[in-house]
Amino acid sequence: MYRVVFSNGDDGLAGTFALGKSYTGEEAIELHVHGSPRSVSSLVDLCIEAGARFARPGEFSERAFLNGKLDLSQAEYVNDTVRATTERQLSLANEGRNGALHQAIKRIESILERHLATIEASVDFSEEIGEADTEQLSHDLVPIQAEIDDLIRNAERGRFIREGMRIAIVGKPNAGKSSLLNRILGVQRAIVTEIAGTTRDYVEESCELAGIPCVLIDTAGIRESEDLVECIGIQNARIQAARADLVWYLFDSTIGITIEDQNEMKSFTTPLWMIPTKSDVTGVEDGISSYTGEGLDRLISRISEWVPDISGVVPNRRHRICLLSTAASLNAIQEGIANNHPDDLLVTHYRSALHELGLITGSSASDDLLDRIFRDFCIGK
Ligand SMILES: Nc1nc2c(ncn2[C@@H]2O[C@H](COP(=O)(O)OP(=O)(O)OP(=O)(O)O)[C@@H](O)[C@H]2O)c(=O)[nH]1
Ligand SMILES: [Mg+2]
Repeated sequence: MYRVVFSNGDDGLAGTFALGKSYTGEEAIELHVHGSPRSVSSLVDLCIEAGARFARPGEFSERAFLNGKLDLSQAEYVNDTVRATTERQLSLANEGRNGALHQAIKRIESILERHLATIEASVDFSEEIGEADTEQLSHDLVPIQAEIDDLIRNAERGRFIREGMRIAIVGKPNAGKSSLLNRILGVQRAIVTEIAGTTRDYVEESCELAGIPCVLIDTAGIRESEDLVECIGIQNARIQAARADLVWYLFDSTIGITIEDQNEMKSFTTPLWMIPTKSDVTGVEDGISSYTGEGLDRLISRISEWVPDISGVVPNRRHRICLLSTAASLNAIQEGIANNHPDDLLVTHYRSALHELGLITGSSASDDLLDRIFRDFCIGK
């Protein structure tokens, strides 16, 4: 770091990075200035006059990728690190950025490449070296398939931690839905009255529950109604329930579960928890009270039991799709070996498996795919 005086009169620090030592791998210089908008903008103007330009979104990470400082998955986890809002998101992003997925994929690739070389040699030089021992290859593929299945499972289990979870609060009018939303948020977000049918439009708010980024959706109480506005609200409640990852179906414990509740619940395909409310009045077991706060800790800890705490390699949605295709190719290889298919067919399946894995690390990614991924980054990353 050097202390420098800029020609706009401000002073600051300049850090220099030798070739290969900076984030992008290029020779670089970083200027640290006083943060006033005026000082920054005049310095930026000076840099632009001298031939600099603004970076595109993700350009630094893209250059780091192209220069081999990061693989594509690590670059994606850089983006996750920047965007992390919860502790658990940050720790998954850190694992990925440090190369957990990259290393797993590289290990699998090197084994598949070895298999491919064996089969290709036997295709080209069958007279000299004889047939490939496909039984051995099939045997060696089994642990690889298990590893890929584990990665796919982790991607699915990690989805709520990575992407958050939508919870729809549903039930009959006056069940206490809006009161629960307000109690969890700690603010009077939705109107609460003793009039049945108070909530019409659904109310959506983000919060963190059990370390999971959640969106809570308070909806209109469901009942038969002649009122057009209320009917639309009820229809929206059902749509929100269908779109959610979890439904909290609230019922008033002073009334109990009614036939209407039972019929309504049957129509939901989203995972559903029945939650008795107003336990301050009835003392019902496993109930909640938005008045006293009773049962809310239990409700929230139920979320952490429901969303498994995972660590280690957690692939994202994109990686998962590539892993599913890889798994399909590996299955095709096993089937081909079991049915004595010609070796060049096996070669094709090995190649497509390697291609899919290369989409994760970026080695077989097209410019188009790279563009799509890096465009989603923040400017300056
Ligand atoms: N004793 C008690 N009363 C509650 C509790 N929660 C809500 N209430 C009361 O129940 C009534 C209805 O509460 P809301 O939260 O508006 O119920 P809702 O399910 O949103 O009702 P709609 O919007 O009409 O569908 C209000 O008078 C609340 O004060 C609770 O935990 N204990
Ligand atoms: Mg309400």
